[in-house]
Amino acid sequence: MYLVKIRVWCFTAFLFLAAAFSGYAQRQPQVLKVEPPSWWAGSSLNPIRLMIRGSGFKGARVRIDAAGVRVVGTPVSNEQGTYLFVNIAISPQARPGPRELLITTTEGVTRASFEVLPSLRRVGRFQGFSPDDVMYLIMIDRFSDGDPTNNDPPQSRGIYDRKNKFYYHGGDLQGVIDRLPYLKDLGVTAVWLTPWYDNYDKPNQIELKEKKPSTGFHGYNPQDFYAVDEHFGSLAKLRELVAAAHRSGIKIIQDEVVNHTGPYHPWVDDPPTPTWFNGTKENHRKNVFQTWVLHDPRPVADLYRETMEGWFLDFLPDLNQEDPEVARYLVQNTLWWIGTTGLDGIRMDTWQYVPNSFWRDWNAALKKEFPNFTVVGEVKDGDVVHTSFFQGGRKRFDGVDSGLDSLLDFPLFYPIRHAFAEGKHLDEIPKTLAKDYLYNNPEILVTLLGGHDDGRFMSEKDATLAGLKLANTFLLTTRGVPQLYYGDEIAMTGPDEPTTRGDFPGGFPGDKRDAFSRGGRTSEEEDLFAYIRKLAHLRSELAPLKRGALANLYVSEQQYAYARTLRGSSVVVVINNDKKSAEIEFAVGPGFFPPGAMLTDLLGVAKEVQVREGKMKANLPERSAAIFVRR
Ligand SMILES: [Ca+2]
Ligand SMILES: [Ca+2]
Ligand SMILES: [Ca+2]
Repeated sequence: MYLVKIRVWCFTAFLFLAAAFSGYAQRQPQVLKVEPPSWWAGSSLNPIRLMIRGSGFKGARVRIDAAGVRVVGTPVSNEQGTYLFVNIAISPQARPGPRELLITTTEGVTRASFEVLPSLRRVGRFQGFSPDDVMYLIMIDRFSDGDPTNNDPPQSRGIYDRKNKFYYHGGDLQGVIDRLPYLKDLGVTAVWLTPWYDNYDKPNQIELKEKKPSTGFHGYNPQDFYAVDEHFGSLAKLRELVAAAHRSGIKIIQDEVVNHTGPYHPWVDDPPTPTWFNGTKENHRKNVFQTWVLHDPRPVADLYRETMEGWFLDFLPDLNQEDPEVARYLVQNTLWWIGTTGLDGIRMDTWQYVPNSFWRDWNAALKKEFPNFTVVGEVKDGDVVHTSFFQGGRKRFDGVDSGLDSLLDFPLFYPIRHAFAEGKHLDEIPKTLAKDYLYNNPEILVTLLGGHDDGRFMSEKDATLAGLKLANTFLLTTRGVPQLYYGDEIAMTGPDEPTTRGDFPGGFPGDKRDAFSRGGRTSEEEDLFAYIRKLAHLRSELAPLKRGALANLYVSEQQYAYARTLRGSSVVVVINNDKKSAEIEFAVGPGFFPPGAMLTDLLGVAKEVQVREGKMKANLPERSAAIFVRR
């Protein structure tokens, strides 16, 4: 009995001491993460605002005992003491290297590290994209595995499985470096990589696919905005990739997400500010995707808020960019990725669900630091009225100019699919282009016939290789910045998401064949590859195909002819989408070619033709195209 009492007493004392100790430990300031971890001297943004995650920060004072860096103003912590915001000014002359912040509270002292980087080297970096480029979209996980040692890393063991279409397959940044010669040969000058942010390390039990857990192999569910996912490589590897790409004349486009975080981001359970997200995990709106209200001058308030602030699929936490701390965090995060790597452009995910006023400030900060940089926004909508609303260059009815350079040209994507994959009327294309006047600048739109969110072209009902060739002919000769989707050049199939994100054959250990090399492609694949390669190189060689004014010369249900003209030099493209041959005649006035000019088809399909009495006649076999230039 006595023994039992002693045991109970000891146990109680243990509990008391444990509670007291853990209470004390919680009060001691502790640093888990500093964001951004580094910044460069001579930045247009100065001071920068550090967000330090940890605990015990209430009432903290911060000091830096090091040259070239100083704390500005009073640090602020959140109510829980788990986040500390500190302004740091970096002298333009600050010597690069690590610095330590001394964080002091009544309960103790701790240190946070931060690095000052050299001022930026700018030649050949931060270049922006333009109609001179041919862009190529790569889903990092599914393109090429250049480093099998990172396939099943210790920090995220068990979410690599090539047989599971929702798990990691091993593609990485080294794989992209290895394939730069392939891309250069194809004629690619800019690579858009799907997000490389660190995504969740375990099976995602919140987003079930076919009733089973999924993973963030696609990169769109960040759990850390300042880290490269361990399956893809490291920040050092990313820098190596950007430098190697630049040496090959290839730009790098980063895919960013600022509308939401992944469902497992540590902010979800411990937000840095009370208004960090629109709503909470327990209590939030669900996105109802009534996107038309976003360009409606008199929207129903609830529909507007549900669409702007609702959580995607009900579980992707929606960031509140109207919280100044969120806005500041996101602006700095974007500048940091560009500045620390040298990359050239951004493709911004889910553009329309973020307020225009935020974009105005974000774009202004970006252009101030990187004047040549360009951004393309994803507004997934087939309506030009809707899409064009989001392009910058002028104030809209809301009084805001978003500053956005470019949009993915989804209004043109659907007619391309309808005409060339499904064999429907080709004139849907010029009818869509006729709405170009609604854009502030249609020339910079990013045109596409395939992407990672849609089934592959070749999986459309009635799709043929001839149709895919025509689609590429149009894409690479019309206005805009053409974007290819990895694997479309070898006619890969995949009817839905994620089968549209298949592994590129030859990119992975043990693959039966290597479609990156000529010998590994079937004759049909090689024929298509060579055709697209030829088009990409023609675009690079013929200035009018990149920058020339677009003029329609002939439109019927299944035939379309147009010219691209630059400084008196014209290229005429004629497309016959019909299942039978066609002979068409149309006017090409002296603005295009002088009388009597002899025209040659660079694709070798049509016979040579002569311009007579201001007209030309083209004979095209079924489902074929010609690119005419003066002989
Ligand atoms: Ca790998
Ligand atoms: Ca991860
Ligand atoms: Ca939103």
